[in-house]
Amino acid sequence: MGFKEELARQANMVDEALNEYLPKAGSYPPLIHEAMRYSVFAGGKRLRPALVLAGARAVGGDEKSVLQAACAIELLHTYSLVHDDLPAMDNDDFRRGNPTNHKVYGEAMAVLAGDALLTLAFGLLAGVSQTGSFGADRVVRVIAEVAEAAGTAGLIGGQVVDMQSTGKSIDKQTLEYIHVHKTGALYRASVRTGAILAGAAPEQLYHLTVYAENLGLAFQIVDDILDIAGDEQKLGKPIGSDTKNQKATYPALHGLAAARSIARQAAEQANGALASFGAEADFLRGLVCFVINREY
Ligand code: GRG
Repeated sequence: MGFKEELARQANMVDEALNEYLPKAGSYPPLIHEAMRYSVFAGGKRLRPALVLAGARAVGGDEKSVLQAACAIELLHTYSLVHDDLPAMDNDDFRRGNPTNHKVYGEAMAVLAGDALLTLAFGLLAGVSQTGSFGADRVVRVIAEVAEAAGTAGLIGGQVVDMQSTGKSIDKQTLEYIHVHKTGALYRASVRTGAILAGAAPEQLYHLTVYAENLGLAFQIVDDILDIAGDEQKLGKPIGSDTKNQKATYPALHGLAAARSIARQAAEQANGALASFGAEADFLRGLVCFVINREY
């Protein structure tokens, strides 16, 4: 099976499980459950759950046993997108080509849907020991990892610095802080969650962490390049030519060619971190290729 087919297989498996874990459509009170389901099933790439499954497989674990944890991380990711789109934050009307949650359900319901997704995520993590034969020690460790990645040392910290930087010129360190926390933290926690639950040795965990950090960086730089390319194509300008309207991004701060080169270097570092793994880490290698070459 090729990488894309494998990613699609995993995404289907994750979708089926998410459908089971989410409150049933129509169950009381129906609107919040509809709002939660709307954003969860709005076409995400499911990269973070794929990283959880792959983290487990890389250390000899079984993907099914970590599926619940993988779903928990996707729910947490979805919450962050729903809240990020709110008028008080990025004020976006569309995500993944569809109207954002608050555009469909209103602001208050979108806040609550995000809160409910986050809460359900931690509930699912706490219940992970029932689906795999994990000891409570591993489950508690994973809950702490994910809480750190979601909090002010992770997503929320990145979001705050991003908000405070809006409209200001920022330096490379600040941009790196934003990316490491908004994107990298959850990538890192995803791989580590799968690997910790599956009983990774400290050295394996170290290498997988270096892998995820570099993958997250490559992903974010490519995201920045795609954003700029999208905006400039809309304006009919050559990619990299619009220096006035650019947000703080890798291409804006480093230049397009240097940004591409930093992304490639990060990809090489990610692959290098897998040197001591065999074929069991092939999906993780494929993911690097996917992230670097993606067009959406
Ligand atoms: C806690 C409100 C709050 C925000 C945290 C994660 C985050 C900060 C904001 C989300 C918006 C954003 C641009 C984050 C950077 C990470 C990123 C590029 C997310 C999109 O990830 P994909 O492309 O999403 O994997 P899909 O649509 O595939 O699920």
